[in-house]
Amino acid sequence: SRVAQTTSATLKALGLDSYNLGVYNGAWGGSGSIVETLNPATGEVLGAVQQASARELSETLDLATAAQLTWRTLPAPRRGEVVRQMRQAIADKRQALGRLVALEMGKIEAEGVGEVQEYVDVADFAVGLSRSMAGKVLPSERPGHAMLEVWNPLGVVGVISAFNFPVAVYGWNSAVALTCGNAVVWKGAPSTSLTSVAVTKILAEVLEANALPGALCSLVCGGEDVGAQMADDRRVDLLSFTGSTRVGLQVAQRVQARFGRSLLELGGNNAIIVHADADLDLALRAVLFAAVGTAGQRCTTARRLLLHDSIHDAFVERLVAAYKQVRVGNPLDPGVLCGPLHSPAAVAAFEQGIEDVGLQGGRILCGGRALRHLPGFFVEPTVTSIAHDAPVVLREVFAPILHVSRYSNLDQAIQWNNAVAQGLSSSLFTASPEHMFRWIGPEGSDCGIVNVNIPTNGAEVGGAFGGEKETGGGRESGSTAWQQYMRRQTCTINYSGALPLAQGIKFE
Ligand code: UN1
Repeated sequence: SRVAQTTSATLKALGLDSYNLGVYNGAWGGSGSIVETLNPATGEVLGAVQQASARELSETLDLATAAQLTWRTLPAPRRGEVVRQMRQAIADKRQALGRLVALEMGKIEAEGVGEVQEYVDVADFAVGLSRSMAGKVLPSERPGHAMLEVWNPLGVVGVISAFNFPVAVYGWNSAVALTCGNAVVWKGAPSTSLTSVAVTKILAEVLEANALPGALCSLVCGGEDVGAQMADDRRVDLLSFTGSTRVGLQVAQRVQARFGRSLLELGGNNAIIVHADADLDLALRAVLFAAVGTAGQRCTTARRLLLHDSIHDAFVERLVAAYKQVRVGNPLDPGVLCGPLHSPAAVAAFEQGIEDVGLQGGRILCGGRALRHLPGFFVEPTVTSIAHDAPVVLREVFAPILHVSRYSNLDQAIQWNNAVAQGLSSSLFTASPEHMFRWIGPEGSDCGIVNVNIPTNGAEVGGAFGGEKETGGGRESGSTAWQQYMRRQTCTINYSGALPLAQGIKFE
């Protein structure tokens, strides 16, 4: 069939087979259990990956630790040059890699290619960083003393990423962590293991061409057991985790128990507020991308829509009409905007969410059904009308369900925006500067991402990405997020020949 042909051509273009080794640390291995990944649009097996055993993870951590000892001595701009070559190698495989993401994760191809572009973009950012990650010179209170803030590499950075962004989230972490002088050990989601192997093959070639140890970009495919071992192992200096709030809390507690560092990107429950003075055409398009894009499986997906009384009815009418135009289907077909959910478990979670809406006094305005007659894991993008504080609205259901509530004044809507446990992304549609600045100020949104007149999702790499409260507090990608991948050292150098003590203490 056409899908089978596309699959084999895509795997071939990326150097993958039907069976692949899932461990890389300079050499390829894999002696743990075998995982088969599925095409969520058809339910068919795409290929198999043999994952890491506990011993292989341990050996990989030794190799990564050793590799970092030389990597850290290269000047940062030299490291940046290697990351630039990785950027180019990933960009050269943009189409094939984007298509593999569509095949294995289930997002539409344009979004698959988009997340490869996000890796390319963050690598560009990291190359610039390699010549600009600046320390500081601070004023010392003591004569003849210089006080410096110096940033040094941490060592080994572990990255655990999720199925929904199998390329970009690793890109954010690895491009920045490598530039900062660390080795990276990656465990992707088991259900997107082929993508993890494909990305690692590309990076391994670059390392080899530069005569650098492959363990700098180590891969340890595996499930929760491998993740738990990474959390517990002292050789992992920083563990960057993207996934659910439930698992993130366990990971953070295990890492904390050994006083390691963690960086958390957990659940979101993001709202869009459309105010009375909003540009409704703009808002409509934004809501559609935010709620239906990636079939509702971004951590930045809009799950709540708060509409001002004065525009509520007209906006809902247009929204429902727009939803009815959305084509659900194979993510490789042009014109399809909504692919399948990633797994049968996600379909079950969708159905539970829909059932809860009914039980909690809500109504389905459109959608609401799992398309169980199709071979893949498809559901209808859904809009509901429900109280802003119904329990189902307060939890993250990782599916295309958008809950609409009505408000009468903006402060109330902002309060509702903030009244959930998660704090990732938020958007306000308005034409008024006074509303915009209130929204981004101390009485505004409490999220890490606070937008005006754009969707909640689709953030650029140049800003720091992450959120507050149950979202975990971490920041990745742009701005000063690089500092989390380094040790901050305050260095005071006395060149005076005398020994004046701080705070004027006399000790003689
Ligand atoms: C995620 O869903 O885990 O802002 C990351 C966005 C993307 C990244 C999402 N740039 O939607």
